Amino acid sequence: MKTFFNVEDIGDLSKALAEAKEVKNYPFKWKRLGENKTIMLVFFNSSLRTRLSSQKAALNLGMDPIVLNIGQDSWKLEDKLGVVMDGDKSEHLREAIPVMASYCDIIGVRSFAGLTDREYDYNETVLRQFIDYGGKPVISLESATVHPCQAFADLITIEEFKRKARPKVVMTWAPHPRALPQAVPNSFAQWMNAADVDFVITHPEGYELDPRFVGGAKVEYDQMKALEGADFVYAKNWSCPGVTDPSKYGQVLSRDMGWTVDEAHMAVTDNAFFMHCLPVRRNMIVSDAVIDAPTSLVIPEAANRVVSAQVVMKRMLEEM
Ligand code: SN0
Repeated sequence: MKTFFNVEDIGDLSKALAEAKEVKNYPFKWKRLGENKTIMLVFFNSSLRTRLSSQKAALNLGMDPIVLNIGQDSWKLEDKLGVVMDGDKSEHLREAIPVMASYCDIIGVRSFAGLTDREYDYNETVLRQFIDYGGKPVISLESATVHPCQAFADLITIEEFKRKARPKVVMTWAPHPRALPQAVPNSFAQWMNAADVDFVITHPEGYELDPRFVGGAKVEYDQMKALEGADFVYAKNWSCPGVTDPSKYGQVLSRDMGWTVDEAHMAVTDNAFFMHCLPVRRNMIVSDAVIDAPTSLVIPEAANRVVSAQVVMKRMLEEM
């Protein structure tokens, strides 16, 4: 595996899930695999789970992690080619990436969508440069349009907790005070479409996700109708993807608190589990009662971030 970006990169999902189970049961079985290998984890944005779970996964494999916070520990980096660098950015990705790559064997990159230029974000302009200039395997640790480590962990969690062979999984938009990227819902949709689940997406009008991620998923604008009989409720906010109206890309179109997942919403489900990638805004995205209920999976879901990251790193190491 040279890149971990899309669901296709992991190949057969049942094989990947079996491997995840083995990694979870025997986390230290491959302790020698990463000997004398280094992973560089590069963060352009904040992180709690991704930062810690990636380091833990690397350590489980005997690999040394190096973490770099761009702009705090390092120079501010320019990412556009052909510009006169007379601003506050001291170094270009064109040099910084090959330098970082020369110090490591795998690179992980967190680089959120800027949410101003749809083309720039949806071309994965920053992540692409890491792939093109680094010459080392690259893991997206949430880049502009995808968060595959999260989606893989979500799939592992659904596999562990499902009570039916083919559960109904509903991804619902929920309100948030700020404009957030579409990376988490994009990846979740992509992975659920590839998995053996009955997948439904619900959101207010205007929040249509990019068709390349929605694929053949059902889209239901009536949230309550979508939630009926759900086995898993996956809540997430995202800003306007700019699909129907490109001029609204990255905007907050609604703060409708009627979409907050509360007990009334959960009541129409089949005693569904609640999922969220975290960090979560309580009583905006989800009510205290729902996130604090025994059916809330947010903590096991976060714990599985180590497992998903470890499977990906293991695969990369095995090919070296
Ligand atoms: C990010 C997002 O893509 O939605 C990371 C999720 C894994 N979330 C946020 O930036 C939340 C920030 C906030 O203020 O709540």
